[in-house]
Formats: sequence, structure tokens, C-alpha cells
Amino acid sequence: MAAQTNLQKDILVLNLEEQLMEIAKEMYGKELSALTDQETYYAVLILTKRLMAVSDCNEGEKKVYYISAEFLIGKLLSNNLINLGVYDKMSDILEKYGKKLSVIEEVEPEPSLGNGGLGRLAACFLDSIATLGLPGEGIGLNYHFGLFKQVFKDKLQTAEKNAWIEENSWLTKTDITYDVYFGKKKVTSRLYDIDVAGYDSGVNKLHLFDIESLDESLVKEGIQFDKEAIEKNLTLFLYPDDSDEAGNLLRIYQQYFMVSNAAQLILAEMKEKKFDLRKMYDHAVIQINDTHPTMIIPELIRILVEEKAFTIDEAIEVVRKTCAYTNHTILAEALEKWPLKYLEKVVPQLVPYIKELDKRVAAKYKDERVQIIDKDGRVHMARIDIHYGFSVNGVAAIHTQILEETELNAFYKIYPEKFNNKTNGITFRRWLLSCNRELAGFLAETIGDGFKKDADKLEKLLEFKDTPAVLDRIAEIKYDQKKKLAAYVKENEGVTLNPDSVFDIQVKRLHEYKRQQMNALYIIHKYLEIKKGKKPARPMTFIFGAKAAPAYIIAQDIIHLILVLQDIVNNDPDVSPYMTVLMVENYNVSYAERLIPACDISEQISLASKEASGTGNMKFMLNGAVTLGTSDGANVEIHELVGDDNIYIFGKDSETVIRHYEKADYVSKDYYEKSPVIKEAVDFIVGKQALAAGHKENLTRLYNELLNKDWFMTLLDLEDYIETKDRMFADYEDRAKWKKMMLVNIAKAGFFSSDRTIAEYNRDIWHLTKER
Ligand code: NBX
Repeated sequence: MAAQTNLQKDILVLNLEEQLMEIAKEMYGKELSALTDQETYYAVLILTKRLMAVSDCNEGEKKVYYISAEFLIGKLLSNNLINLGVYDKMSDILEKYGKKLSVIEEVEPEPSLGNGGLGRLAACFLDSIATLGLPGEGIGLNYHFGLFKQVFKDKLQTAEKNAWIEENSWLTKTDITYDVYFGKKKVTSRLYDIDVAGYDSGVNKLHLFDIESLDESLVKEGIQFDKEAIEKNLTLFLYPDDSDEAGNLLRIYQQYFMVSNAAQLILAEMKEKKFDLRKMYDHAVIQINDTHPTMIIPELIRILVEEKAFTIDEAIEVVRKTCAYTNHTILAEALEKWPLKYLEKVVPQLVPYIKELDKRVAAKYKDERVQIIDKDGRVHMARIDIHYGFSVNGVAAIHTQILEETELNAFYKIYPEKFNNKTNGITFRRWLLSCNRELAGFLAETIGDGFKKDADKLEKLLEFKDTPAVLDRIAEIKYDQKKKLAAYVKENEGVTLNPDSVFDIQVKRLHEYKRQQMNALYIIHKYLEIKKGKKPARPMTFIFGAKAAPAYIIAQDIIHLILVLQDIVNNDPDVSPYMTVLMVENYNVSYAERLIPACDISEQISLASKEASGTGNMKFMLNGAVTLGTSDGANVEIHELVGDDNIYIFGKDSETVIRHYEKADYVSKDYYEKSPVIKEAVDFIVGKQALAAGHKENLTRLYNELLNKDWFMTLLDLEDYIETKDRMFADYEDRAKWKKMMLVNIAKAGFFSSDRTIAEYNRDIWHLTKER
């Protein structure tokens, strides 16, 4: 069977050109050369889907179900073509008919099925699971408008819907539908699949559940809609505003809808394959991506008891051996705690089971910190995962260590054997081969193309760390990427970037702990220095990209400050020759693919202990940027790999920061009053110039926050940050030194391939075997 399907794919590949011409005729009644870019994109999409449909599936006795509320997959065309091994061939065919594949790729809409790192990680993992030939599937939701599209108006973020689903898309409608009950209320789901092609390997599936009765016309202004009618709005948006009760309830509806469908899908497959349900754990492992899918645990227990004649003890035991949990944060406010009364309203059928799980814990452990339902009647979702799953993992070494020693210490003492670390990774297919074809091509010429399947082979590049021709070529590619980005930015943002300047980039979700505000204070400091006559050796370009949660007020204020600085700096003739500020609009995966290859300085400046891992840091390093970072998340491991000479680390370490929190002895005003440099920069926020360019309400609120609260300790590290960043800009002028740093960073990035991460998940948690 496998051999036959492979043959089908080979035949299709041989006849790619004829097939494409046929599709053009069938769909549009035209010759290939007469198609518009849009039509060409659809034709190539249909052909690529056919290729995946006839490819081998990764099969085996046991499968991982990666359940996640987010899969930030990005555009798929280029990646699918690369992974199927037909990118160059397709590109040549299109060229023959007067078309450029890179232009056709532009037409594809980007699905925004994730917020940031957690969702993008899930997408990288699907790529690596398929590439390693492992049987595995993603299960999530098909949000019609995904995460909002960011539009700046009057230097403020506004939100619009992102309608990404077109008549022709990567989604394939299946005939699978399930009934999902919210108490007595029934809705009907529909499954859509997206094929995930592994690199030079088989194909897996991403299952996205949707609701049949959805009503897109409910969305009126921006992203506003009526939150009451569940059957009409359930999958409209990813995590709609959760600042009020209706928003929270909708999130619980979404989560239960996801896990009810997941449970039915998994159990249907167990039945179809005639697997023994009492040994479910031999055939299925469920990876719970953060707490959003946690209700899969009580839901499976409920079904096993009510429909499959298990005793409650038996059900708990089987489910415990099947489920594993990944933690992505130590921020207390980000750990989900649902009021029991919300759960009673949305999923009354689960409540007796959650209470039973709670009762068992309470009977065994007195410690309040490990109880599932707390004194205020809130259900701690992570605690369900830890007690009733077999594995708990953090996403970088220091993160797991903090979980074990501090945040989850009470659990670590009970279940030391469940805890393990899986340092995050990124797929090199998207973050090198696809987004930086020039660099990937040059690396292949220099060290052979073994690194494409075995990322550790990148280390071979170290043999060339003193070879001028190689160093120069890497720097030249960087320069070309900066020019390419500048052209794109000119066209899309109307801002002129100087490719001879240093490109300093901070792109990630906007959050105070990530400290975009600290970067903004550095920019103010530089601006004032230049005004006083201290010119930098070379112009500097500061680029930001970030969306802020609509209900997160201070994050909106930080965006406002950056846009105000962009206006002031770029329009000041004394300063603009030396520095440029740009906040790109609607930062997303596609924008990241343009920004990352063009970056010189990678900003990874979170308050130590707060960034679980970070994955942008890995993407930048792989593309030859040098990291400016704190000892946080995966920065710590990057530092260990590249050594002191190839990274710029600053700021207080996580132990010091954690001590400040414990003692509650950080007072931001002390830092402000002690340091004239800090004072001057902070005061600028509410100075005449800023107020003339921006809004008093936003700027004053941010100023007060920094001065009187500064929960994420911006001012604690500001002086060290300024000193280190200045040193970095100075070192950039030592071109020989800088180029070597670029090379070492690329060479050492192999560890951060998600192929390595997934191999570790499989070795330690999943234990899957491949059949092909
Ligand atoms: O997960 C991120 C962490 O902040 C990163 O350090 C880490 O690298 C990444 C992958 O492990 N977490 C994250 O992206 N969280 C969310 O986006 C999120 C979304 C919804 C929600 C809570 C968190 N309710």
C-alpha cells in the first residue's frame, strides 16, 4: 500500500507541468500563462494539495495527539513545496509561463490561528513530527477570523477581523461531524483538515474543528460581536476579549468544544483500529499544550465511566497514563483558574468529575497550593494536569528549573518523576530554508546540505570562522536582506530605512515583562544624546513589531509611546540622519520571515525569570543576528553554546529578580531618583515634545506606571542595558569581529532545531515508533 501511494506521488511530480496546465484549464478555462497571480496561486494550491493527498501518511501503533488552542501555521505554500521537494521545480515551471513563485506566494492570506510563541511552537512541532516520520496529529479550532488584524490609527492600535478563509484554501472539509453538549444544549461540529507535509518524509494532519451553525455576519465594528449566541459565534475569533464574564464564558465554551471533539475523534480511532480501550495509553498519547485543553482529562474520564463501563478508578488510571502537560509560563496571572460557577454554567456534566478529582487530591494532600478547587471556588487547570497526567515539562532549562524549585515546587516534591525539560526549537525549513533562501543556499555550498535534515551539521561552519571569503559572503547576504526589507518597508509603511545602518529588532507579543518599554527608553536616551551633539559612529535603525491584547491597557500605551517616538525621531532633521524608529503594522509570521533575515541585533530583553523560553531568539541567531539579552529562557542556553564572546548578556539574574519579588523590595522610584540618565529618559514621556505628538492620557498613565509600580522592573536593568547596547553598537564597527560572531551564532543554532526537541519528546514522553 505504502509503495503504491509513493509511486502515485512520484508520477504526479513527473507530470507537474501538465497537471498545472490541466488545472488552469479546468478552473479558469485559460492557459497557464494567461492566469492572474491570484488564479495561479489557487492552481498551484490545488496541485500541492493533490500531491499531499497521494503522499504516504506517517503511521504506527501509537500516535501523539497534540491538542492546542493555537496553531500559528503562517502561509503554507512555500513551505509545503519545500517539504515535498518540488519548490525549485515549481518555480521553474512558473517561470516558463512568465510567473515568479515569490510573487505568487504573496497572494496567500495568512491564517492567524495563534497569539505568539505558544501557537508558533505548535506549528513548528507539527512540521518536525511529520519530518521525523512519527505518527501524530494536531487538534485545534478553525477560527474564521483568527487573531485580530492590527491597524494603527492616530498612533493607537485598533483591531480588525482577519478573514483568511477563501473558497480555495488549505482546509479540506471532511464528512466527520460530532454532537457536542453544553449541558442539555447541543451543537454540531464539523472537522476540517490541513495536511502537514514532513520534509522529505510522510504527511500528517492538523485537525481543526468548526461549528456548522456559525454566523459570520454577527461581526459588526472591528472585532465586536454578540457574545451570547454560542452556536453562532463559537469559532469566530481566537480568544476574544476575556476582560468580562461573557468573554470568559466564551473561552470556556471554545475549550470544551475543542476537547469534546478531540475525545470523540480519539475514541473513534481507537474503535476503528480495534484497540483495547483499557490500554489506550499504548496507542495514544495526548500532549496538552498549556492549560487550554485541560478539560480533555475530566471529559475522557466522564466518557469512559458513562459510556464505556469503566469504574472511576479505572478511568482515572487510563487517562493519567495517556495525558502529558506542557507549561509555557510562570506568570501567575496567565495560569488559568476558572470559577466553578462558570464551569457549572457551560459544562455542568463535567463538574461532578472535577469535584471528584478535587476530592481525591484533598484527601491525600493538605497543602493549599496543590488543591484543584481553591477556597474561592476557582478551578486551577494546571493542577488538574499535574495530578492527573504522567508528564509535566517546561520549555527551557532555566524555566523548568524555576518550575521545580519555585513556582511548582509543592508539586515537584510530590511527583519529582513527572517533571522534565524540553527546550523549545524551531523548524529550519521555515526559518532558514524558506525565509532566507540566499543564506541556506550559501551554507549548502559551503558545508554541504546535510544540515537540512541533521541540524547539528551546521557546526561544520566553524571550520570557516577565519576564512574571509565565507565571512564576507555571510555579511553580504545580510546586507542584501536589509536592502530587501527596506524596499518592502518603504512600500508598505512609507518609512525609509538605511541598509547601511545597524538594524536592531524587537518583535514579539507586547507585554510589560518583555520590556519593549525599556527599548523605548534607550531610544529616548539616544535621541537626547544626539540632540546634545553626541553623534553615533553609524546610523541606527530600531524596529518593533507587536500586537497587544485589546484589553491590556498599559501594553496599548507602550505601542502609543513607540509610535510617538517614531514620529518625533523620524521627523527631526537633527536626528533622523542618525537614527530611525519603525513599528511595523500587523506583525505576523509573514512579517517575521522578512524581518529576521535582515536583523543585526536581536533584542531578547525580558525580565529574568519571566520569559519561559522564547523562540524568536533562536530564529534570529540562525539567521546571523547577535543577541542582546538577559539571562532568561533559552537565552541562557544560547549563551552557553556560543560563549561569552558571541552574545551580549546584561541585567540582573533570575535569582536576584525572584528575591526582589519575595521581599517586595523593588522600588522603581529609587532608580529614577538615583540616575540622571534614567530620570531624563522617563521624564521625556510626559515632556512637551511627547505630549505634542501623542495623547496625554496614554503617556501619563505609562509614566505613572513606570514610576510608581513598574512590576516588571524596567528601571532595574536600564543602565546596564544602555551600557551593553552602546558597547554592541561600538563593536559593530569592528567588522571582522562582528562577522565572526555572526558565523558562530549560525553554526551553533543546530541545537535549536525543533527536530531535536521532538526527538526528545518522543524519547522521554511519547515513545512512538515509526512504521515506514
Ligand atoms: O510560549 C510562550 C512563552 O511566553 C515563550 O517564552 C515560549 O517560548 C513560548 C513557547 O513555549 N507563551 C505564549 O505564547 N503564550 C500565549 O500566547 C498565551 C496565549 C493565551 C493565553 C495564555 C498565553 N491564555
